Amino acid sequence: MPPDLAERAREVLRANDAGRWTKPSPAQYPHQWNWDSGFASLGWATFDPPRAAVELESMLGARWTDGMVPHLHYDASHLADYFPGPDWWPGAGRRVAVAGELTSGISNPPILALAAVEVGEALGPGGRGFLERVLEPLTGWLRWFRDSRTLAGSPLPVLVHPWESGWDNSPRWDFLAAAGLKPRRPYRRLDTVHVGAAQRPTGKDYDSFLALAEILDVCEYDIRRYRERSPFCVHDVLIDALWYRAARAVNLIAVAVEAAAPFPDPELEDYVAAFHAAHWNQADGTWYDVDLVAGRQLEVATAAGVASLAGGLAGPERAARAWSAYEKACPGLLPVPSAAPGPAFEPERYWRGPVWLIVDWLVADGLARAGLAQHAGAVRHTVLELAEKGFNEYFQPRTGAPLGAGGFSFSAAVALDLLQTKGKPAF
Ligand code: 2M8
Repeated sequence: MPPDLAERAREVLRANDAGRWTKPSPAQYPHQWNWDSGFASLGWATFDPPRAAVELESMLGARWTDGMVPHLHYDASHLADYFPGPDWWPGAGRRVAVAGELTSGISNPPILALAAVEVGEALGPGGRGFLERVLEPLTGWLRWFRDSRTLAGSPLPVLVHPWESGWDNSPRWDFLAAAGLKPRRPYRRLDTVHVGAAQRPTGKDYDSFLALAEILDVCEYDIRRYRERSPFCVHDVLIDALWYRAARAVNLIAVAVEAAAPFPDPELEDYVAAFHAAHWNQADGTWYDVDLVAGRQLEVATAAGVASLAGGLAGPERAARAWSAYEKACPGLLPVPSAAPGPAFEPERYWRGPVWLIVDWLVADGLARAGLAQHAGAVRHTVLELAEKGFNEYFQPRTGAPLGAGGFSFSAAVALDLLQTKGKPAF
């Protein structure tokens, strides 16, 4: 008999285990990615909680002195296997809290904080030491978003790079390509060696990604200086929602170790009000990103609005409206396509249409949290059905065909989590 789904998923994590972190996939992504490690730890927590704890602590160990936890923590022994390398983030070396760590200069959605609560629980009574160790770096990171990544007038953090969102070439960020940025330095991509170019971001996308990295460096990662010279300053609906959930997670961790909650209720209430004021679109019945340069919402139908339900800021009425609007926008497609059919939709190109199991995990969690249990169940069912075809990076939303890199850690990890928790939101 072939091993069952859970055992195959555990095998993916073991195969990608680099010791203190899990590579996203064997060849395509040889380093440690921030939100990937958050998801991976949820998978490890189901069968090896101490290993899950190491995953989170290794990522937090790559933080900067100002509290930022970078989106990418390089493995010095694999620098030739991935582009761009640490030389595209020249200021990082002066800023890391632990000398010698190699990192990018941007952050990622704070999944690590939610995962820390789960991992703490999985560790049981012996988990207190772990929670005590992660409390300060997680608090520092969320405070960094709040203090070093906000502009006057709003408590919502500012996204400075599509890689920071994790949704690299989503139609959400198409306005950036229109700015026609070009990096000064020449470069050669490596991401199309293992995956076909038709499934990857375009050359224009990469030009913008690298040019933004150069702007960040010139501005010394200062949000005000960056705002003056970059066309890309966004309130990302998903990061904003997950910041709130992460802040609640960190408060829970503080309570568990008998420390004061770092994010008081009035602060969180103001944050929720600002979130809805900025992101909710009453006409379309969903939450959109906000382009701070143009001063308008980015009315692009993608899964980000419904994924933001995982933040736990939405009431049942708005949640139901947003879900039904997105379902209507995606007729005949498997739940949940990363982008809805329309001029920008490309069912096989990365974040422009394929189903991603991590997005489904977020959506299912958010639907369940908002009381939409039946819809949550259908999305969870899709995750497990697609995972049966392979733990790929993403899937064709019409046919369910596995796409992108195979043996993908976060796909295996969320399947393991769902098999164990049956999708019950943790807090
Ligand atoms: C993808 O992003 C990296 C850049 O950070 C890349 O394309 O090289 C995205 O899917 C991102 O969400 C993910 O964290 C990363 C590693 O899986 O790959």
